[in-house]
Amino acid sequence: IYLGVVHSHVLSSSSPSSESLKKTIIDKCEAFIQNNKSSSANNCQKIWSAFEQAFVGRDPCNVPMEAYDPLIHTVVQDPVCNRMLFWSKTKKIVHDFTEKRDCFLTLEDTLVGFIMNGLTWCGKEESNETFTTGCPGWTDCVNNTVRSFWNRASAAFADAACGDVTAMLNGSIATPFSPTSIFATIEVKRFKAAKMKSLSVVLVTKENKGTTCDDPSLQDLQKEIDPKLKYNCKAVPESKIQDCISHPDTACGACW
Ligand code: N1C
Repeated sequence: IYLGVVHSHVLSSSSPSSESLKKTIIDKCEAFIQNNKSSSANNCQKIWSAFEQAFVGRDPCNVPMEAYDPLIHTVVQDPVCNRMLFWSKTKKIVHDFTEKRDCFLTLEDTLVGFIMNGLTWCGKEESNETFTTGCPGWTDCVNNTVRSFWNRASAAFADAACGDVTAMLNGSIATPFSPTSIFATIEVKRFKAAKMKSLSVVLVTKENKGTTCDDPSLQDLQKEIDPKLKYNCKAVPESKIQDCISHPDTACGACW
């Protein structure tokens, strides 16, 4: 079934510094719903309330991923079997690609991922304020407000993975399946063989150089997934993906 997903990257995003976080989030939420009819069951005010209760009044280094359970449960999101795209260390090329064509959907093409992408937020103990600056960075502490959000949202996205699933990994780095990434620590662990048919790795390489599908980290990946799942891996030169980005009329299946 066609779910009417429109890539919303083209919408202008507001400047969080000049507006409150609440307005930024509600505006992005409403813009997404306007462009994606399939998400019209969502209520942006309710989403904001569920979101803020996760971190307001809390130490920004002590927000567990479970704090976002109410947010995740508030959002209505249909899974899109066979078109889900996971990634690690390939954010730029993945989103250049999904922006141009509708064959694949990343977490940022879903309502929560779209809303939070690019934002920073946190609260403070014994305060009801929200902040968009001065928040702990990604690696400053494990349970920081933003990282726990991406952990929880990624877990939900992976829980929903169904049919043939694709993952775009970076073949220009030493460890394309990085053991500390969200992809390795959260997503792969939640893939369910009962719902999925296969996992296809697209290893993005610089002109056939760098890591290959025989890389030890990719063997680790293969060992981690349920043996009932089909696994395949293909090294694809970045230029080939770039060609597909510049010629959006190329059939999706011809990109790799
Ligand atoms: O740690 P990663 O990659 O393996 O995480 C990527 C993985 C994807 O499959 C997504 O589903 O986890 C999900 N995800 C996002 O959707 C996302 N959007 C923005 C994880 N991180 C996300 N970000 C930001 O990218 C996040 O704030 C952090 O800075 C990076 C993590 O990317 P990575 O290490 O390349």
